[in-house]
Formats: sequence, C-alpha cells, structure tokens
Amino acid sequence: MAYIPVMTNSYRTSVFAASIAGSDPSAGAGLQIDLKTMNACGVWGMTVVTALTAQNANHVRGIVGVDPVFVQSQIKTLEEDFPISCYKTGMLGNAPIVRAVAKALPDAVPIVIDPVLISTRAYRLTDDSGAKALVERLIPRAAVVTPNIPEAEILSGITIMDAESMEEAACWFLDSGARAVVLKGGHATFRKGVDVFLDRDGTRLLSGNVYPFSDVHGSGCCFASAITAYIALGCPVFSAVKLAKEFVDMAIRYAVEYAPGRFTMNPGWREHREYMLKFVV
Ligand code: PXL
Repeated sequence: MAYIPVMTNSYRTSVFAASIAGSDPSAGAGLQIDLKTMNACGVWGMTVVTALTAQNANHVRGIVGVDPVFVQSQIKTLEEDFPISCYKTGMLGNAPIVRAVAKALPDAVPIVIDPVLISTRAYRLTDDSGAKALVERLIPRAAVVTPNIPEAEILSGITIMDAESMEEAACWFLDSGARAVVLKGGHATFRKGVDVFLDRDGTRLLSGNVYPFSDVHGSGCCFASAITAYIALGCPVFSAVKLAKEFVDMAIRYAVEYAPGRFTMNPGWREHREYMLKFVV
C-alpha cells in the first residue's frame, strides 16, 4: 500500500463568501448554482437557506419559507467562525426574512443584492411586502444591486421602455442608497443585451454576446455570485462586475440542456471545455 502525502490548505488561507438565498433542487438556480459559481471563481462559498422550493426545469410546485429567526441564526453562527469577505442575497421570500437578514448582516462587509422577485418561468419568489422591505432595509446597504428589467420596474415603479428610462431606473437605485447598480439588459426590447452600470463615477454601458437560447435558468444567480466571489477576492466593484460578465458569458456558452428545450447555466464550463478538448476533439 502506498503512503499518499496529502496537501492540506488551512482554512485561514481561504477566502469565504456566503449566499443567502432559496434552494432550487434542480440545482439550476438559487443556492445550488451560487455555490457552484463561487467555487468555480476561487472562493469557499457558504449558504444560508431562506426558503425551500419544489421545482424542476418547468415548474415551481411549492415554496416553504424558513423561520426568520432561524435565518438570522444561520448567519450569526457562520459569523462566529468565519471571516466572510462578501455576502450575496438572492430569493428572500417575504418581509420578515428580509428584516431578519438586514439585522444579522455585519455592517462592514460588502453585500451584493440580487433582488430576486420572479423566477425565469414567471413564478413569484418574493412577495410585495418582501420587495418593499428590500427597498427599505437592504438596498441602502448594497455595495452593488443587480436587478433585471422586470425587477427594476417593480422596485422603482418606473416603466422601462427605452435607454433613457433604463438609465432613470438605474439612478433610482443609487438614490435609494445603493453604492452601485448593474441594471441588466437581457429582457430589453431595445439595445438588447446591454447592461447599465452606475456608481458615483457615472454611467458605463456593458455590452455582451447574445446567445440563441432565451431565458437560461440561473443566469441572474450565477452573475451575482460571480460578482460576490470577485469582490471577496479583493476586486473593486466595477472590475468584479466585468470579470463576472466574462464568467457568465462562458457559463451561457456551455449552458446545459437539462430538460428538452430547457437550458441552465454551467458554472463548470472550464472542466467541460477541458473534457471536450481531451475526448471530443
Ligand atoms: O433565478 C432566480 C431564482 C432564484 N432563487 C431560486 C429560484 C430561482 C428561479 O427559479 O428558484 C431559489
């Protein structure tokens, strides 16, 4: 029997990031894709569960919210042991959970807020009072907030129908206290695929590739988790957003058709690409 030396890596040398979000058992979105993304981007991802969903590639059949006191306890317990460098919030579900998260999060740590309200298949994931609490309690603390167009419309009350109203909606997030916003252009009927990034230095437009699949499941979760990982690793917010766009572009290019005609993000695109080069080419 051979003696195999093992390289150990002290947890003190790891960089930690945590996602506070709902579970998607199909692993195409929610906590599961967040964890895969953070891992692929080089940080140790952690998860705080806010809700359980019963869902597959086509339907969300049920949602059960976690007791807000227990959500708070999950965050506080992690904080006792781990120097978490950046938090991400996703599906929070309702106002009591949003308030519990706002109370438990430490002041000094950057927070990336993906204001998840509606699923890719149009199921409501956070109710109206939850959306209101998000605006009052969490958006003012965001290092960056990453709404898509329907979410920005619900939160800001601004109808987005052209480039000008999109920039007006982006400004609304800064006026609400966020330090930066990426308003994603994937749902736009004008200037499709162009995101608006806004911080106190002004507006920057970020364009990306447009792919032949529509609504790839988990794209918003994957994007916000990649931003979270890069901020945890020390990137300034705008650089983290640009790197996350590159990561997401590849995760879409290697999207997995996990049910007929249903595509989901592939944060494991690097391994996938290596495998294709080794065995398929
Ligand atoms: O993609 C948004 C999203 C976020 N979080 C959970 C989800 C979904 C979409 O279905 O299920 C738990």
